[in-house]
Amino acid sequence: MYFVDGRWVDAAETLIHPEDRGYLFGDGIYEVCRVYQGKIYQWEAHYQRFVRSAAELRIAFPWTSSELQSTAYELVEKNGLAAEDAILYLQVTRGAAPRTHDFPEGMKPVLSGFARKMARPLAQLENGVAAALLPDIRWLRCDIKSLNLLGAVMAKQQAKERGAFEAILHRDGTVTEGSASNLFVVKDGALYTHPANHLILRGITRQVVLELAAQLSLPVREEAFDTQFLAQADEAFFTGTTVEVMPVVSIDGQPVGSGRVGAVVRKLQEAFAATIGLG
Ligand code: PSZ
Repeated sequence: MYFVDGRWVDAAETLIHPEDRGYLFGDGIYEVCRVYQGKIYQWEAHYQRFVRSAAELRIAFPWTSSELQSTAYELVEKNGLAAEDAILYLQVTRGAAPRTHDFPEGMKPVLSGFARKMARPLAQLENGVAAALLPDIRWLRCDIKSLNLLGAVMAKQQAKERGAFEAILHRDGTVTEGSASNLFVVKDGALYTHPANHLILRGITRQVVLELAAQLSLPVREEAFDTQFLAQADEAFFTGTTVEVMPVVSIDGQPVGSGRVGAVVRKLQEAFAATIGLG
């Protein structure tokens, strides 16, 4: 079952307005939440980021946290996921109106969503993944979780064509994040990650990892670093709702550190598993 603008429908019955601005301009925002054994992980953090994305784009957002959470749980339950590991997708577009770039006042936002089963990527979490370094061609408001994802889509596809799991993006040599994940590196026992400014998404998993690092007394530097520093890292890992704490063991075919999953990443994975009630 899908949720579209107040209605529960099957895919074949969905009716997206041909002039919905999400469809025409990517004029909308979204969130992807993890569901572990039927429970939505980090709901409040996702809700707060949704509200912020809406405010930055001046999209009306009339839903309270508990209203939206109820719809989210209905999506989980109506799709038979009440005890499953799953993902939940929610999006809000500015709404539908005769096509002009500027937006009419008083538009009615359109909420839609779906949920489907998704297993944790256990083999990749265990063995690590390959990454490909690619230029970051995205716009300059990567802090907004908008529907405009072509920069990310093209990077992910190129990474895949190079046999990599995910792209590591850089702007003129400064490493930003993955195409759909944040990136950390470990050097001499300290964690490094790009500061949460307009060039990256402030990932919820990133935030969880920063808190876990503090609990584990791991030094953290939220500082930009370049591709040379990346090449000399002892360990590297992506963070994200579906990738969790994902070790990167090679970049463009070159091993990261020893080329095997490192001790700091393992420690963070264990701590992360504990936050989802596993571990
Ligand atoms: O299912 C998927 O492939 C998902 S679920 C979430 C994402 C991908 N991406 C989130 C994301 C992102 O798109 C960018 C550009 N940077 C960082 C992240 C990680 O954010 P959180 O941790 O909030 O998922």
